[in-house]
Amino acid sequence: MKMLVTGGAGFIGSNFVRHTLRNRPEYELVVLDALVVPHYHNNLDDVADRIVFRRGDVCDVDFVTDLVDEQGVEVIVHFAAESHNDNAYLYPSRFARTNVLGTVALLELIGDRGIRLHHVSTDEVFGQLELGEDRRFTPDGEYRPRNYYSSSKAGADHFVRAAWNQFQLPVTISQCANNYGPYQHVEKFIPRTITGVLTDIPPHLHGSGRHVRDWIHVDDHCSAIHAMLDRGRLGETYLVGADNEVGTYEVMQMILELTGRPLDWYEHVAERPCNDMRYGSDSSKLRAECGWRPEHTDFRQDMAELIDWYRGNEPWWAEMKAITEKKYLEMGL
Ligand code: NAD
Ligand code: TDX
Repeated sequence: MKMLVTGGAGFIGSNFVRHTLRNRPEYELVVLDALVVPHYHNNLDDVADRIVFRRGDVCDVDFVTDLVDEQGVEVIVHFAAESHNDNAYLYPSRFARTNVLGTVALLELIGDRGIRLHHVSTDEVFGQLELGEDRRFTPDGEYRPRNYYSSSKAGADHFVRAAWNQFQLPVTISQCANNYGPYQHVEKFIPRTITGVLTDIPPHLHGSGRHVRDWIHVDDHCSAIHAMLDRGRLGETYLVGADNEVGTYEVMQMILELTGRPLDWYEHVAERPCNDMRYGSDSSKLRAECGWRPEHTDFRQDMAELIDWYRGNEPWWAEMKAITEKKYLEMGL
């Protein structure tokens, strides 16, 4: 079975490529990525001889159509996106273009080819939950995106849902919680905090630092996508989460403790504009219909292993770190 993975050089995409090569030998992989993050060039080096890689823009319908026809693609898993909230309010049109038009381009080409499309979205499309509120996101919840990133992902979701409603195109959508794991860009909270501690930069907590995220290991996200490809119902949306709501302050404290740093070695910085307070996902539909469950259930152990991974892979992130911290300094974050 020929599978096209868009955004396959990115954090989750490259983990998904490795996960699939390890666990699902029935798939032959074609990876499309524009490499908009220069440091992602080497993310697939270790599997380069087992995949077909093409650099290109997912919004370029002609290019992607030629690739799909040339390779005989039967299924597409769509990760390609602008993914970082702190960039979204600086470059909103880039987010609208890649995230919305990139997804629409894929819908356009799968139309008369019978290609299955799995669209990778985010729980952020449902907006925010309050701290202490006895409610979690559910797949039939109302869309309430509050920032440019989540709005662009919500726009893409609506097009995918419309493709099912209007034409019964073979699509599924997953909305996943915050991922952590190897190869994540150091602009994101957990890798930024870990690589900061490893380079003597204290953690920076946005605003009050009381924000809560529903952390999930990237390998569990990958296994969930395969469960949906195998057993998900076409036209359906599934939330992916591991029931692991932890505050940014508590995550930061865990990392300080695991690295032997004083627990008061951190700084408060400005709040990100319109930062969502809390995310939490009810993934019972995915578990019941697709028989999925997360394998990573010890978050502290995962943090210890992740710290070791970043410690052992400094050449991968050192330059990215310098550029990212310079940008954050200019932004006051
Ligand atoms: P990432 O930024 O690490 O990877 C995105 C990849 O897409 C990059 O390799 C980038 O080069 C590529 N890309 C960007 N624009 C492109 C274009 N025009 N054409 C082709 N490729 C392009 O992001 P990630 O964290 O791996 O996220 C992957 C997907 O998962 C995104 O759709 C994101 O919205 C979604 N998601 C992420 C999380 C998370 O916690 N990171 C959670 C839920 C959903
Ligand atoms: O240095 C920091 N300090 C800090 O307190 C950084 C980088 C972030 N934060 C806060 C902001 C958020 O409250 O940590 C929280 C998490 O921030 P991010 O890691 O940037 O993730 P988030 O904005 O929640 O979005 C992520 O999860 C959902 C991904 O980037 C999205 O692609 C995904 O859809």
